Amino acid sequence: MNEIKQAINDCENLKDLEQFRLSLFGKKGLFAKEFVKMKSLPNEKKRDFAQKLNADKEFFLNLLNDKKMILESIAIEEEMRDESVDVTLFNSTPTSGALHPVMATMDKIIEYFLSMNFSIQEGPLVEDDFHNFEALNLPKYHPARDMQDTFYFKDSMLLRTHTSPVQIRTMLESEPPIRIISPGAVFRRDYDLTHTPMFHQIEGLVVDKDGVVSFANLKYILEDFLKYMFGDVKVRFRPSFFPFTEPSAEVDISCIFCKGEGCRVCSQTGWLEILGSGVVDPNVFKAVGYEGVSGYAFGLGIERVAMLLHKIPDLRSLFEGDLRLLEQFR
Ligand code: 2U9
Repeated sequence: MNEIKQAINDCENLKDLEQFRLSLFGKKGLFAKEFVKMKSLPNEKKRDFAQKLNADKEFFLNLLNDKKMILESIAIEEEMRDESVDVTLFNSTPTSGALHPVMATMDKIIEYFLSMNFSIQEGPLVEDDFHNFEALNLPKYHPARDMQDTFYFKDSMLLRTHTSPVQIRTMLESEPPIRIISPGAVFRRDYDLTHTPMFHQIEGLVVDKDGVVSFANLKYILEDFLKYMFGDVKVRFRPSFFPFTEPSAEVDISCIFCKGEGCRVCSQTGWLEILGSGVVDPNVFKAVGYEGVSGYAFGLGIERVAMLLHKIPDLRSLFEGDLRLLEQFR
């Protein structure tokens, strides 16, 4: 008995333990041989013999099991120690990170407007109805307020659907002249090839005493900006409608892929839509208590610009974190 106990205790690994278990309980093991001996015993002794043998068997099985659990936990500890990765170790292959293409595009846009004497303003991502809609001349039942488009919280707060509330906050906190851009994330309930629930915008706002800024200033700066961004392109202003600007215009560039000939990217039109813009609607100034001023505003989606600059066909790939895409921007 003691020898068997000692032998179990001396097993140093799971393989040795299993081998020893088989030597006890395998088909040709010690206990099998003992049970064979029982056949040759007189009947009156068989019962006691079998009882003793079964008790011993159970005792050693328990012992084996306890030892197995100990060896298993040691094996797991060893495995974890051997397989753990020391993230502080230096890798011999030189690697470097890079800005995400959306952030690199944002930086390039910001650089232009800083050079044109704009300053950067930021604001909260969680907004209220007044700053996101009401002050921007978006009437109560305007489709842009639809539950389909906006992420609402329980308490009538919402995720901003554009960066325009930043301009509203700036006007409420300061006096003209104002010359700002507001870059940042915005949120809409949309998901397909060209829409994601979160994307980035840059909007611009210029406000000064009535008569100082005009549509002509807007036209000049946007045309100059688009040539800085896309090189030698034609620029056209198309009449449009936005609740916060009047008059409003969408701004297109000649297609950078087919040079205006017509291709799949520009849907055979020869033009790519890049910006929205306009003269700030008087109702917006009324909402922030401004009088005797005029101004212009514009907005663009950064992902769309990044996709065009880098020929990325699916917007969603910008948010998947796939290194095969990201490594191309190192
Ligand atoms: C204030 C007043 C006016 C900002 C503007 C647009 C036109 C526009 C879109 C471009 C692509 C949004 O990301 S997008 O889908 N934007 O077309 N944005 S005028 O007008 C303002 C903003 C703030 C106080």
